[in-house]
Amino acid sequence: MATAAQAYDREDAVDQDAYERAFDAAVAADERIEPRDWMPDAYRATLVRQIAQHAHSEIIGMQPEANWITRAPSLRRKAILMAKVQDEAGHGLYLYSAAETLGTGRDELLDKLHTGRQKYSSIFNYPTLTWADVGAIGWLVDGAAITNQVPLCRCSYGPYARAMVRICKEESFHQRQGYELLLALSKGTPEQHAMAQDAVDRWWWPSLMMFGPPDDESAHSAQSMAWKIKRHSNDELRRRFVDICVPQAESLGLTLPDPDLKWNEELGRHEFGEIDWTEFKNVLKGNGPCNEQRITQRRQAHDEGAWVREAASAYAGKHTETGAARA
Ligand code: BYC
Repeated sequence: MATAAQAYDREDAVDQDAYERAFDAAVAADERIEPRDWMPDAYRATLVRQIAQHAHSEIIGMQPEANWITRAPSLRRKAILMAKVQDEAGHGLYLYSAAETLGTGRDELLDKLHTGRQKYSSIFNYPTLTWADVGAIGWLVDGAAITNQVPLCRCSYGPYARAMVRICKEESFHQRQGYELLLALSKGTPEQHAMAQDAVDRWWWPSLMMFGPPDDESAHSAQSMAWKIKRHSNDELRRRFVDICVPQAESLGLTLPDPDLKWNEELGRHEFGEIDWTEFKNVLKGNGPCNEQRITQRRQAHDEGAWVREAASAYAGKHTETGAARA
């Protein structure tokens, strides 16, 4: 039986209104929109914007942690960190592929990243100063990512939703490795404990900013939620994340750097202090501690990888010619 979104294929649904009605019905019925289904231009543009920003975050996110691969304190830690950084490249790949199903090529998206026309997550503009930062990124940054991304597994656009299933499974492993690393430091020497606490102090607030601006300043949330791209608002997910982190911080023996953090019995959740939105806006404008470094390094990696792309497309061309000759 045809899904509502495919109804436009039917003879009685040839006009624009019918396409739109079929799309709306599919979204309302929680059906998946697939690449060949009709979709409003603005839905397509929003998805490309969000998926591209997400993909860029994954590959830029490799940099702060890769910085510590050569200095990991043991072979075990090095192997784990290498696997994690490699996973992030894979996430970028799934997401660029999902964007391609919407008709936007990877070259175009990478060009927009390299020329500052598309964003990546604010979080990756902060430096990784000590080994404990690798733990704080895993626990807090990947933890925030999971909180934000698990609902994206139910996103209305099929290829994005399916990419998110695998990404979330890998993010769970990343989060646990960060937690385990911080636990080892926290229960270690007083110096190690202090290093873990310092990392949490520096990463806590930027992690809360990952969820985006407050709801009343979120330009895209209302429409994205109506289209079921986003399932929850920025503030809702941020609050959920705080509630998850508080007991975990206690188990770790670490303190979250917010004197206003307290349980509100009436609301059934934690209240927390004011986020520095001026800092967030500054980072988005390109003025964070590492914005310039991240983009310079990205452009350099892209340029240095030109020969790999050329070799891969020459190989693919040869393969196609051979196949054509055989046929
Ligand atoms: N950083 O209307 P809003 C990861 C922008 S990867 C930078 O609320 P929306 C990981 C926003 O794009 C983490 N920009 O937007 C990787 C918009 O600007 P434009 C990335 C931000 O889209 C490796 C404007 O502010 N995760 O976790 O409804 C290792 C207004 O915002 C940020 C994803 O991308 C930010 N933090 O909601 C470890 C998940 N926040 O586009 C971990 C998918 C907002 O109009 N994305 N902006 O110029 C989403 O869920 C949503 O896009 C957001 C923002 C919640 C991020």
